[in-house]
Amino acid sequence: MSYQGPFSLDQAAAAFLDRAPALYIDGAFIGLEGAARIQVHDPATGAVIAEAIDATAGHVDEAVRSAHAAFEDGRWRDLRPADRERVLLRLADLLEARGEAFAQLETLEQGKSINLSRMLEVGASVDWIRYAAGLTTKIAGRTFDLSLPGGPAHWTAYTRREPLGVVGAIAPWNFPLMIALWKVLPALAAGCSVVLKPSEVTPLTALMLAELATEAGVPAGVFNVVTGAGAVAGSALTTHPLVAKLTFTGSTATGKAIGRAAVDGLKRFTLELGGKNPALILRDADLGRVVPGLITGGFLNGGQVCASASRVYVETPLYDDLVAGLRQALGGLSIGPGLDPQTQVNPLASAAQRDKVASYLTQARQAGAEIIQPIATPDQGYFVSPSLILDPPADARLVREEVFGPVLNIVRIDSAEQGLALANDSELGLAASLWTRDIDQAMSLTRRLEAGTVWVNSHVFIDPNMPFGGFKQSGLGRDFGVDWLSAYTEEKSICIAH
Ligand code: TXE
Repeated sequence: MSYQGPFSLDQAAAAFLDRAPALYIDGAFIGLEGAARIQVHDPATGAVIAEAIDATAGHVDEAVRSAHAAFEDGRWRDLRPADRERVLLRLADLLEARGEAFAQLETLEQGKSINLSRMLEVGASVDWIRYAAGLTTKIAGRTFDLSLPGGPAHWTAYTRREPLGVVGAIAPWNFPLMIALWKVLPALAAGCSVVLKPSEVTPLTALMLAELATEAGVPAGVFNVVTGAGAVAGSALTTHPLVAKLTFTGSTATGKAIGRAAVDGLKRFTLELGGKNPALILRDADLGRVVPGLITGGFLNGGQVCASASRVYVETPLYDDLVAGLRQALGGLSIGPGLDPQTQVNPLASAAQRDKVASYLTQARQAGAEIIQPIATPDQGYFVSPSLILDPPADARLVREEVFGPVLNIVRIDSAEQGLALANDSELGLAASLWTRDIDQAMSLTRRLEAGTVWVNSHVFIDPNMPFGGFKQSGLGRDFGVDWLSAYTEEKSICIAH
């Protein structure tokens, strides 16, 4: 397989596409003659550009056993923390140096703009790797004075944080490289081994990342990649008895199934699930900031961002100007393949996601919503025109469900209190934003918005040092921040009589 389109590719990216499908187990690519395959499509055209192995439960078992053996013999977890740090820093350097191949592959399999692939999938990922590398040398326990009766004269107790074991990481297709790293990094920094299953839609960069990790010095078996369907390979990973922890980003429905499997095996788990994120715009907000802020917050990566804005509640005095501003800003964007750096509107990741978004729009139209779509879409590829939905009826599905596409509902409100009530009226609670210049409103409403992250006068910006995760049905646990590794370690108390 290879890319036949009009853009010239980086040599390493082209060579990777030409490679025979393989899994990455025990530090090497394992080609499996005769194994079932999944096809990888270029979302800009729908053309097949590569194939990947559709792993069976047996293949997953092989990967988990490799990870388990690597964990048990201590080849990674028993390294000095400073040596694990050095390996991860080398990985960051290598990714930075080979970034263009990763960025192009990411755009080719996922559809996003090459500018976003360079800036986020590669650029931000490098920052995240360096942040996680720094955490390897910060793992620490606590000491305690005890009040035990009798016995010897003194007691000393302390805790150690020990790596959990094999981590099963299941990643989605919206930011395939960056989100895969958000799972692999804390595991590696803590001394765990990993089996990563990328989405079947976007399996390529995870495989290339694992090879790079080996080159950086991650020992064989510590970082494995199995590609394949969620129902088979994913499910085999979530139920494998040698997997100690599951970390997942994806839909709330699949997250609940993974949570159930985790509880069944008493595996530890972290879930980062969907969002239906509100943006609350008060009458004193600066529209000069709100319009570009919502173009980014609502339409970055075609709205395929768990934290993206999807429900805008705007006080009546600003409603008309906001709609006009957004319409004009969207109308000025150019649409086309992600490999063309001049385009800002790019295809969605898959035909299935395009069709899902289209069905929400059809249903909203039938329910009587007014839909503004300022840009015409090309004839081929998985494109959806960026859409503004004006005052959608409360029973439209896109009011309550995560659409995960370039679709922004805009609802008129009469007061901040009404907007707050509507913003919080959701089963989900991943993120929210508030747009105001009033410090009292900002301090009050940021406390009352039910979301894991609340931005004021911006939306969708995240940072390795800022914890991220969901309230309500948007997930369980937090990623990032100085406590990131705690969910990848077990706290052991050691009690010494002396
Ligand atoms: O997600 P799934 P899908 C949302 C978004 C999107 C919807 C459906 O609304 O439209 O989910 O996308 C693996 N056991 N998000 O179907 O099923 C699967 O192979 C183990 C939000 O792609 O959640 C893939 O690797 N694993 C989101 C991963 O789970 C299973 C990002 C995600 O797939 C499995 C993506 C199973 N039974 C979609 N079933 C976010 N929060 O950022 C599937 N998988």
